[in-house]
Amino acid sequence: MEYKILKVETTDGIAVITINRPEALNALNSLFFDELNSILDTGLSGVNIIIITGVEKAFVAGADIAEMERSTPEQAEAFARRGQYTFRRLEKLDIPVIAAVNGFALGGGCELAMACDFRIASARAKFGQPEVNLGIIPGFAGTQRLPRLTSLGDAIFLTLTGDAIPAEEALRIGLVQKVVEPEKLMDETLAIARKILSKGPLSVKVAKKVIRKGYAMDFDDACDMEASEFSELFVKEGKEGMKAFLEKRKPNW
Ligand code: CO8
Repeated sequence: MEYKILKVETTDGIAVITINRPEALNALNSLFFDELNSILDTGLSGVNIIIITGVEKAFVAGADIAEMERSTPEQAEAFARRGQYTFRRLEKLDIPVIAAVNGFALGGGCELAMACDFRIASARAKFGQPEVNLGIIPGFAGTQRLPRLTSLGDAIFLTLTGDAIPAEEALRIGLVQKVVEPEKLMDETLAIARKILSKGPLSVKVAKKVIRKGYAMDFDDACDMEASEFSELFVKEGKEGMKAFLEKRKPNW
């Protein structure tokens, strides 16, 4: 299917979703959410991992300020809820989603990156929640994901100052997992995706689910869930993985 803002290219089970609205530094408008939801509804057959990135100098420079400025409070709330819902869908997908952050990841862009399972950043990327400069606050769950991914102090500091921090600083506070040379961003991200795809496909899905679900649960209940999911894998691909190790061969997933 053809989209106006998003480009989807799938090769060997890896779907690269590129946000292509350079004239507004890839700012997120209503059409972006329509298109991303449509991809999540229908466009993922045969896809085992997703990479999200942006064209040119921005990953995403935020929600579309021109569209927001025209909104009533009711429309603004609906937009925030739609963004929250869409980003939550990424977290709930049973396949991994990687953000390849090529440039500015500000406001809604930082929030999108945070909704991915992890973030690989170009050394040129910049991260921040500059909403207070506009008299608003993050509205796509950034107030909730940022302290969970970094620390309470880092989240409040970044959100109240509106500072855009470089990739290395984002790495230091745990907001990104790896910083790479700009020209190597896609190659390195694809290599990580391929590495994950070489692992037990079911165990990758179960690991994402157990970590994400367990993070929001009571610790003891989460450990129960882990033990039962762990044991289920024994009658599934765990059998082949362990047998292959003992037979000194590659597993046949
Ligand atoms: N929305 C709309 N247009 C944008 C945005 C944006 N977020 N960011 C940049 N653009 C546009 C500019 O207006 C400009 O357009 P034009 O060429 O027509 O004037 C074009 O993109 C290029 O931008 P600049 O000329 O500003 O490029 P610079 O390289 O000089 O600056 C910056 C780059 C520093 C990234 C700068 O563009 C900037 O500060 N952008 C805004 C960043 C920002 O404040 N982001 C947060 C937005 S608020 C938000 O994300 C809230 C999320 C929750 C919403 C909840 C629902 C209500």
